[in-house]
Amino acid sequence: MIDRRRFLAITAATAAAGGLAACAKKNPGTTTGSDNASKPITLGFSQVGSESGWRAANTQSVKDAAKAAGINLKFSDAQQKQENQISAIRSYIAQKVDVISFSPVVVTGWDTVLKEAKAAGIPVILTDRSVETSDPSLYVTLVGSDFENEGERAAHMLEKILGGRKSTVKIAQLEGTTGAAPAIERAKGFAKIMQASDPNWKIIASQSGDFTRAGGKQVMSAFLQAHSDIEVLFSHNDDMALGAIQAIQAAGKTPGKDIQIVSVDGTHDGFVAMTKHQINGIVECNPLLGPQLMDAAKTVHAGKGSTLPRWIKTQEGDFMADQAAAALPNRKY
Ligand code: GYE
Repeated sequence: MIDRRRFLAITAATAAAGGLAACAKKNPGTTTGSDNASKPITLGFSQVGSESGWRAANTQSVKDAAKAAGINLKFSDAQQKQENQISAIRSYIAQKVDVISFSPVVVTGWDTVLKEAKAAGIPVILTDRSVETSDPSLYVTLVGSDFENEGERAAHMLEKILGGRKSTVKIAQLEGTTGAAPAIERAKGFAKIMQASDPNWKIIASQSGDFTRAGGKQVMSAFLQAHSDIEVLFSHNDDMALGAIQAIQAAGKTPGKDIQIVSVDGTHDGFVAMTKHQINGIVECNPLLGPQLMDAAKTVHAGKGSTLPRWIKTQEGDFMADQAAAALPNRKY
């Protein structure tokens, strides 16, 4: 995760460079800096759902950080449905909250509701996942990870695990929710490294398991029925990898050995599976975004949204199975 000093340095650098357009600057209802700064902020937050261990930790982080920051949080869980997120955002607009934040389940289809928020003078901060929009003024900043980089790191991790093996490597991929930024970008980053440096790697099966354990188990067992020769699994998150482990065992194979597994997140349960060498490596994706989100909400509410960078990036590490036991006691999610 970005530390506060680096966050301030980025903020200062962006301000010095002239800053970036932000809703707060353009919307009179949200800009009276010093007046707003002293009032308690009401933040309307629309969470994606409760699909994974990552998500549970992210929800807890947002709730804890709001409390610690004295921010009045209105929270809703969209159960992985875009229409629920759009209704929640509309209800926050109707309630005239000070700031809206959401973690968009998919990347497209947000312009209409974001324009409604802008017209109401309510600034929007994206958290965790990005959107595709032709109008960058529709949100102030994104607080979250670089998913394409995570996909690239997963491929590099697999290079290490395979130790320079040159023969064909048959890979199955469990994708996240179709249309979601982490699913699109993790696949892209992985494919990029694979095509550039590993022509012998072949993705022989790839399908969405919706970021859930049940989805990972079901899709992996279908993969195993169709392809008895899968050697590697790249899972877009730990929960799907944990479901896949059950499917691999049910097929009479040993996860981590007969089928080597790389996943993303670094949840507690993912680390436990790594200590058992069922998962060979995990690319960390840090869900503890609450404190950075609250800092950004305060900055925006104080009328200083234009000083924020467009993307407040999360910093994370990579872990191999032989590091898991030592790292496990220090994991925070
Ligand atoms: O990797 C997955 C969750 O958007 C980064 O969503 C997040 C992803 C995370 O369901 O476990």
